[in-house]
Amino acid sequence: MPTKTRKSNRKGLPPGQVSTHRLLRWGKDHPAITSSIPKIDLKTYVLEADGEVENPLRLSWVDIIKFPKTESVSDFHCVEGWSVLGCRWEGVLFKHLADLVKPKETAKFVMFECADGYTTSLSLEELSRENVLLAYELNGKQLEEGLGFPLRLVVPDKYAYKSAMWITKITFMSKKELGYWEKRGYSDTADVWKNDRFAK
Ligand SMILES: Nc1nc2c(c(=O)[nH]1)N[C@H]1C(S)=C(S)[C@@H](COP(=O)(O)O)O[C@H]1N2
Ligand SMILES: [Mo]
Repeated sequence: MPTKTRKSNRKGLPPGQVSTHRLLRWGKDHPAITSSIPKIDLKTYVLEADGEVENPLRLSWVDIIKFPKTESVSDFHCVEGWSVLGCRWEGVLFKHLADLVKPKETAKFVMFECADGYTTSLSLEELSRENVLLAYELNGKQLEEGLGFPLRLVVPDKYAYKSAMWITKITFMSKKELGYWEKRGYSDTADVWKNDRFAK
């Protein structure tokens, strides 16, 4: 199946960010994560999608890679001030998964749960934009373990704490619930173009 390409709206560096290279800022460990890197086996990996939906799903790795593949080139901005420009992500459009699970009228927000215990949430409307991916490749290679293997979210216009790595569960909700960093003082709206870093 041919890959569809969606170019993210790249408008240069947002306010307060400097450009870096992923590997340079990694150093020996990984300063962007809250715990250690989880080990995930593709043979037993399951992605659950449920909550306020007509058609809850439990997807295996084989199910996921059969979905239409989309490429999205976007810039990646951590709230601590570094950005990685021109990341070429490939994976499944979040919108594609949402269409499969059929959110009920009441579904307005979505919570992501990850294998390291991390959580983050976004509105269903923000997730339905055409540059939001459930990504499994970066720059032509399968995601490395430290970058979210096997499946991570990529939300280009939000600070990177919204781009959950190692996703295991996606819950559609009628009411907003805050994620890990959003409960600890970071902005829930997290708009990189508005320098919207901290909860008000
Ligand atoms: N599961 C999980 N996802 C996460 C995090 C985390 O600690 N756990 N950290 C976030 C933060 S703060 C950043 S900057 C990015 C780091 O992504 P990268 O490894 O691609 O640079 O992942 C985000 N997603
Ligand atoms: Mo971050």
